[in-house]
Amino acid sequence: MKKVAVIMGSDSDLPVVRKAADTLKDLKIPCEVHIYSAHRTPDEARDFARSARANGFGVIIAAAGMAAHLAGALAANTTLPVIGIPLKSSVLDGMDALLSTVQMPRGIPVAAVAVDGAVNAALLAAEILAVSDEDLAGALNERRAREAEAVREKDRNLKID
Ligand code: RP5
Repeated sequence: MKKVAVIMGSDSDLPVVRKAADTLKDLKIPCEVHIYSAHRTPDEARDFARSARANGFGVIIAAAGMAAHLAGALAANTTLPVIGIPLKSSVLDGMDALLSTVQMPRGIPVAAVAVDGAVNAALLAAEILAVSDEDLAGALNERRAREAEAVREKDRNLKID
């Protein structure tokens, strides 16, 4: 199976980014997690993206806050699908990162999930890989069925006094 790369701009992003890695692990998708910054370590970010396809990756997830150029900078250097996670920081509630991630110019796409949407980023990466992987598609269907059942159970147990 192709690997998923989970790249974050800073170790301060880890509390949110961990949820993406955990979700991939639950689905038994091999992943690598790295800290590469579009601004602080641009050479490492570029080199990683340029060699990612040859190194066995199928999707790149990129999480960053503030002026979040990481997803776009990686996408500029690969034609692998790149999923951006805009992160909420202490100011502007993540609106800065959301716009920086999602407003890509024509020709260099980034698929942006919600602010702090790490679980959905991992699920979207899994869905991309599942296009050519029936076992993974089955695992995704099972996960949805389990989550739907959990909601039904909450409905059955709901009591409002
Ligand atoms: C971004 O700046 C990082 O992705 C992080 O969300 C934010 C702040 O980074 P630190 O100053 O906490 O390292 O590039």
